[in-house]
Amino acid sequence: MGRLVVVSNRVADPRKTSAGGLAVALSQALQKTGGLWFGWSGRIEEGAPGEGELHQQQAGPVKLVTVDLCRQDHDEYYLGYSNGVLWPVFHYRLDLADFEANSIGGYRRVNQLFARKLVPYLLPDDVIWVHDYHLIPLAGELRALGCRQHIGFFLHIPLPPPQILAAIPGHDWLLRGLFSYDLLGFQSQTDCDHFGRYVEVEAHAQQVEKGRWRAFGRTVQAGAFPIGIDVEEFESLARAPEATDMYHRMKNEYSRRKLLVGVDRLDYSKGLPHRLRAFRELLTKYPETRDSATLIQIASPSREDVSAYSDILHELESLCGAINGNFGELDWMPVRYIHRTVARARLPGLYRASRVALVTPLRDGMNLVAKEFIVAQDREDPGVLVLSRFAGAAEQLKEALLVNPFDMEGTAATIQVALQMPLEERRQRHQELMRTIRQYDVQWWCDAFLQALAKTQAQETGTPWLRL
Ligand code: GDG
Repeated sequence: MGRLVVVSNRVADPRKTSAGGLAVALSQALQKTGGLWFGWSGRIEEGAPGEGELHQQQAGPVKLVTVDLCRQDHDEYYLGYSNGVLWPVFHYRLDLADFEANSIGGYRRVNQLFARKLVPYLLPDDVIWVHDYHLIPLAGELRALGCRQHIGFFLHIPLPPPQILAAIPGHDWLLRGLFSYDLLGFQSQTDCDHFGRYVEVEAHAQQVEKGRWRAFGRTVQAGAFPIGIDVEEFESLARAPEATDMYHRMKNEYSRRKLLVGVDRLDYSKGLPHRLRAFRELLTKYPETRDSATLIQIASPSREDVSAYSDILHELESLCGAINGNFGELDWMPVRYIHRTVARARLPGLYRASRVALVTPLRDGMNLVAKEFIVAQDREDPGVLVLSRFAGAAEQLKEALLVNPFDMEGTAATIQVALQMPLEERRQRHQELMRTIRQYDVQWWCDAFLQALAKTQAQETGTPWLRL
């Protein structure tokens, strides 16, 4: 394989442990090939739209190159189009999309800026791996500048059915852009099937063989590559003092009670108000859970400058207040809601002390918390995962208790089953889940994608690039 070039909105320094599993997995592949990681610096500086200063840093054998954005570019590309249009629509929330802001120009401009700044760094046999919805048109912009390298794209969030995608003004331009890639990776087979139907209907694409689609004079391979976690890294985090200390503290404090845990970015896709209503239903319908079950919900702050996020913040605060007010006792609060980021090193201890995890997004590309919870468990006395059927993870984690998060009563009944589940069944389910999570870890994901991209390389040499 040639040198790996990763492009994503944000760049993480792979030497820092806080960078997380994705950065670690990518960094292994980057280190092997002496690669380059390119993205936004995270800085908003004075300057003209479509321009930005470059920064370069060496992290061992890996070069990190980042570019600043000016305020207008940041607002249109990041807040406006990526998080105000694509994020809600791709999570099936047309009602939350801000189509009026006219931010598509800024989105395109920043993708052009990325392409222009990246090209001078590229070598002819580089393999380029672009990540996520911020950068869908990047391959098209690179092709327009003459790049012939093989380029793959991985979408971390869901791809909705064609009728929803087609509601985005300018979706046909996005669609064309996808055909500038050689490989498209999705989190689940469901998403991949949506892609197939979408390109058939909207681009009259032909399926030349399984998963290979031809349109606009180019052929693109599409497949499901469910992302995993770094199991060994998370296991060792779980054994480290910060996590074990957290575990003992929680166990002591809740020795009489069963803990339920939720850990999410505060995002409307994660279904937090629905989850709290299901928990309220649990307390109402199953009185034995009162005074015996406590939900710890961590909602780490996220994208607070996008307006839909402040609405959900207020909704959550008032729901938690109402549940605690109506059900709480002097010595028992049903919900502990924490609107802060908890140190990563403590999370495994919290997961391990919990009998049940509530991972109930309304839509999610994958959901890594579900996998982290399972890995952190004591295999002799493991907790139970209650998982939304609408998370990508549900395709893989079949031994979880699957729920429809829109169905409050059904979710409450399943939480009650989870709380009552006998030890033997918990062990069996946990063992199967661990097997899957270990087999399809983040290294598998990285290798499987890059191998599939390398294969398309052989089939696609000499294909003319597409000018958008
Ligand atoms: C996108 C897709 C897809 C959460 N709160 C805290 C914290 N976290 C960590 C978790 C986990 C990560 O953040 C969240 O990952 P998810 O997968 O749940 O969700 P997104 O952030 O929405 O990620 C998603 C993912 O990309 C990967 O492809 O699975 O579907 O939406 O690792 O542990 N970490 C710390 N404190 C917190 O309070 N330290």
